[in-house]
Amino acid sequence: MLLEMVHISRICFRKYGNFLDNLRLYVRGGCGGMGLPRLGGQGGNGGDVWVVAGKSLTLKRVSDKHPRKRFAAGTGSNSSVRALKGEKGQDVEIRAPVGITITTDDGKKLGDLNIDGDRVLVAKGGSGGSFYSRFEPSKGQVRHIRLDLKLIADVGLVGFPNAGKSSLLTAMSSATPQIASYAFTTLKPELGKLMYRDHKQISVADLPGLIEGAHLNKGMGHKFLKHVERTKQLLFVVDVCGFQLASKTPFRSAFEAIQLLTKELELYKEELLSKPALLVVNKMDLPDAEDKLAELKEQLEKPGEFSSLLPEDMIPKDQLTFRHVIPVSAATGFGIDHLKTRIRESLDEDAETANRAIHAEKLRALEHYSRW
Ligand SMILES: Nc1nc2c(ncn2[C@@H]2O[C@H](COP(=O)(O)OP(=O)(O)OP(=O)(O)O)[C@@H](O)[C@H]2O)c(=O)[nH]1
Ligand SMILES: [Mg+2]
Repeated sequence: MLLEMVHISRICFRKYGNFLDNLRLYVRGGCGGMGLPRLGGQGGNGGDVWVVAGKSLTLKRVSDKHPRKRFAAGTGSNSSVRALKGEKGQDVEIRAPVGITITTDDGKKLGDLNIDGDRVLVAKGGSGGSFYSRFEPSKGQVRHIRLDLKLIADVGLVGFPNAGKSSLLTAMSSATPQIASYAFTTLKPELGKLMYRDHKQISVADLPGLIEGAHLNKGMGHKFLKHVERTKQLLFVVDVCGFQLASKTPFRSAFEAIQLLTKELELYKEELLSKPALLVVNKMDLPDAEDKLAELKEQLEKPGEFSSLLPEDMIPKDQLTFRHVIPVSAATGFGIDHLKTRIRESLDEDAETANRAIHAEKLRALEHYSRW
């Protein structure tokens, strides 16, 4: 218990819950233009609303850029003597991240954004008035849509190579990822399921190890970092005795590893750091592990004082707050049950917060309609 919850309130920390994995938007296609009965002219069609995949975007950035979350395309031009066929209304393009699914509020799938440049039509403009509609235009589609990030798992393991991520997954679940004493054993995400007595299941993704410079695409960095986005919460895993990639690269203590991993995530996409995170300190069976853990705890309490050991460009702007710091040994099984409990508590806590927010939104909508 002594090692539970590193309270580090004196330092500036990022707020949890800033990371968005879904976003609800209001979209409206443009109204068609009027036809011209006298000359049989046709009004222009209303503009359409599209969602288009763009690089380096997150749902949070979309939300910040469009706080009202409303998108309406332009009205088609009326038919006139000079232009019998009115011009089409202006289309609207909502730039959104790759890796999302778009659905309507009632669950109908509209499409996926899988690669940069993919486009999905989310609200079609109305037709312009013509002979067939007695020259009356029609309205555009109006609806709420949801953009959902495609998650690969509830929890993602984040750490340097060799920290014991795959060993940890093996200790917690029945998954059998490859384990070896060299770096980059895991090259693609492996999934494991944590099973609980009440049949609850939590999925955990064993992700490939990150290295310094991952944000610059070192060691397949981007490919690996992209998986980190696709999990609800992060489980940082460090070797209590530290890590050295090769004899020519510097040795990094567990504390430095945390700082560097935080920096890599920050440089890749800052919002990743607002995901809830737990810290697992692995290999507690090694000699001197208790002393090293005590040292790490002290460093985490005053990161400002200790990160000065690192070059300035490797120090993260803000520190990550870990909900829990859990010492374990994937090799002996020490701390594993406790870790499973903490993971569950952390996810339940967020699910509860999300439920409360949905409930509050429903109540607000109810109050709004009951006024009419
Ligand atoms: N002593 C000890 N060794 C461990 C423990 N957990 C893992 N190891 C060893 O550490 C080495 C790396 O373990 P992996 O589970 O492959 O590490 P990883 O983090 O998945 O590594 P990458 O896939 O390369 O990123 C292996 O030799 C493991 O046997 C532990 O709790 N104690
Ligand atoms: Mg591995």
